[in-house]
Amino acid sequence: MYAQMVKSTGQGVKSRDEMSAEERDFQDKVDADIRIEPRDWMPEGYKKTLIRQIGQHAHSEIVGQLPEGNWITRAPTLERKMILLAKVQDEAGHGLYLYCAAETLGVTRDEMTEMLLSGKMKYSSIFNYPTLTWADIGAVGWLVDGAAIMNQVPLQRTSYGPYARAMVRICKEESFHQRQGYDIMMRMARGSEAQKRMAQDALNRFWYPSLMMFGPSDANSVHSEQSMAWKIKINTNDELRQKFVDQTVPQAEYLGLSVPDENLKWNEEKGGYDFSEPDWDEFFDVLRGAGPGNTQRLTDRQKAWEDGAWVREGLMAHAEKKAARKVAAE
Ligand code: BYC
Repeated sequence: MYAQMVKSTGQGVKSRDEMSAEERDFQDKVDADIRIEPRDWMPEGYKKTLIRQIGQHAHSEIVGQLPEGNWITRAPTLERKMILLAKVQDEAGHGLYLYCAAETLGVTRDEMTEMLLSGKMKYSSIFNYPTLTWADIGAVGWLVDGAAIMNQVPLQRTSYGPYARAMVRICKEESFHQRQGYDIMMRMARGSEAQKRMAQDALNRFWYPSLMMFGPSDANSVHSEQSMAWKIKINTNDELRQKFVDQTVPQAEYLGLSVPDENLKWNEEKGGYDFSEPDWDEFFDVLRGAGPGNTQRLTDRQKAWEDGAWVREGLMAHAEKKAARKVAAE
């Protein structure tokens, strides 16, 4: 049932005249910034869009542990190892808050996991790129968590209560993640020539995939118009991408690294940088499952799901026994 629910809803935004009385009341609440809670009436499309977005977001947090988890055993010092371990554990926590938020809409975590593993639900394109060197861990924290914060801070004001509340804690933790990534980059960029080269190489490889995290350009975004009318999204994809570039370029300059874009130029008139678009063909290839790491990531998640079966079965057996004891005692 939910496999159908996550299919695109992009069929244009209804005018007030086209709305039913319930839909009008709902839209009035959203327009007045009154939070929508799980027991409130909501249009089916609103629910579908939330399940798609929150589910995709939760999967991203879980799959997103893989490229960094891969480096825990190889972190250069005990301190770096402890920090990275804590960060990766935080990402697991984010996934759990988000699965719980999605569950308030009537879909189970198992259903969402099955849709991820069968390819019916997505996760962020960025996690299909490999982390080849220690500097990549710095670039992921700085750029990937930096892009995530840019997108997630406005989501603290999203219209659906459980999603907005999950975002508050997630954003606090993401700020620490971004800072630890920048700290790694700073050490590398101010280290030996070889370390500086590694830092530049990581920036070169992660720059455009990070820009892609914000989704397709506004002209090609299927869901933005309706999602913004429902305040599921607060900004368009291009608005957030621009803010990210404007914030990140001075940070790269401070590191003494160059952003790999010949067209990057401050535009006084718009008060922001002009920059090159990412290769959108590459983005859509990654979405179709043909990115450099798609197969590996899904194989790893499939294995984790199968390896965890005994834990789920044990918990269920315990819960059933407890319930049976309670019935017997009554
Ligand atoms: N990757 O109509 P559009 C993290 C899809 S994790 C894959 O603009 P929408 C972290 C989109 O789903 C951070 N797919 O979509 C964790 C749609 O396809 P469907 C993750 C993408 O939803 C561990 C189609 O393209 N953050 O921080 O209005 C370690 C058309 O797009 C992507 C979130 O998930 C993409 N990048 O806007 C470190 C934030 N972009 O579903 C860090 C919450 C687009 O119709 N999500 N697509 O088949 C959002 O804000 C929105 O969903 C997006 C896309 C801005 C991403």
